[in-house]
Amino acid sequence: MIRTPWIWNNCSPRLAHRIFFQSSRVQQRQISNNSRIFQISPEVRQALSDNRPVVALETTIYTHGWPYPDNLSLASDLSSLVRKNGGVPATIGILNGVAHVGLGADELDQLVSRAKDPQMMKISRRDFGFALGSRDVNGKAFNGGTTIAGTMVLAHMAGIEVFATGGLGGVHRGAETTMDVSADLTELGRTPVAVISSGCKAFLDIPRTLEYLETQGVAVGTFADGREGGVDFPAFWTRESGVPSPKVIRDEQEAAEIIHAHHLLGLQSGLHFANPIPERHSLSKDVMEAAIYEALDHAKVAGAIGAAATPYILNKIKEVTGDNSVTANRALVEGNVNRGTKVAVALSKLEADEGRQR
Ligand code: PSU
Ligand code: MN
Repeated sequence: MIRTPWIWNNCSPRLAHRIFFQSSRVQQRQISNNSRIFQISPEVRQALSDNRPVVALETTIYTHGWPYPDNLSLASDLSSLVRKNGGVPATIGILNGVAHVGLGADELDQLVSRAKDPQMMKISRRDFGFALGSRDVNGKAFNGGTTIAGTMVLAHMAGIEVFATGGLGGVHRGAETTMDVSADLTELGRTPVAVISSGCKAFLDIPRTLEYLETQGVAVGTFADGREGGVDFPAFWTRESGVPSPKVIRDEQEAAEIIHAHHLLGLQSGLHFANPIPERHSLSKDVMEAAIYEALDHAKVAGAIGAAATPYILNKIKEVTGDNSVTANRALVEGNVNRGTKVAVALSKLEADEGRQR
């Protein structure tokens, strides 16, 4: 159903006109031009200018999480899932000193086959200038996987509104002394992209992560996924965290309506919709807690801090829990990509209707 924009019924015609005019400009995608250091693939550019649903995918999970060639098969599976659900995938990363939105199969192979390369960068907002403007000690251009923060930056430049991935960075345990708070959270505070993930890992401080997201003005909700009433914000490998989600989202259509309203108002902040891991893949909380303690201990001894902390801890947890956590990880990312694409499809319909109405 198409309703009159609320603004007409709620303020003076002059103010309504001004706000609505502003938001209709926001509605028009801003798609950056290609340049020497920024490239949108022809397929993604065409899809965006046709207002077809495009879903951004990150690459840090391939370059700093999964080994080659498993990372390549995961990457191609996730792209196919987007297509199967009626969307166009835009895998984002840095190859040979160029930021790509929409890496092709060959480019993806080139990037993720270098997962073990010590020069491989993990790219967040702070790293773009270095990765694109400088060279390594051998004079070679950099390659890098983009984190959630980094992927959001490039997705927004391309005019992409929906991004699906595994798990969000967060406030680390002990952040009151280390100040280790993922740049994913500040990026969500400043960039209007909707991120669908399975919440943040239990090795993070989930209550403080939600507090921080609230401070940053980030819209946070969790998919009900068949449950009634309030639900927990999920903890990646488990559906429950013991921490209530600020909001509950019924389904993909409702998620799209929330994003659409957020955009219509011209808000420049982001949204995070948590999608709990499918029930049959969720791991036991006790097993995970034990693995996390062990991993955090190791990280402390190894001195893995800053950007190195998350990849180190994740790899340790993988060692401790073995195949179970890998299978679970794969299942949850796939679930998020399916759901994220459905959200993007519903959102592009809402935008098309809004355009027709005007
Ligand atoms: N969660 C995962 N796998 C990952 C990450 C998170 O299950 O690879 C990556 C994401 O790219 C996320 C980043 O954006 O770690 C957060 O790192 P940091 O804590 O350094 O901000
Ligand atoms: Mn950090």
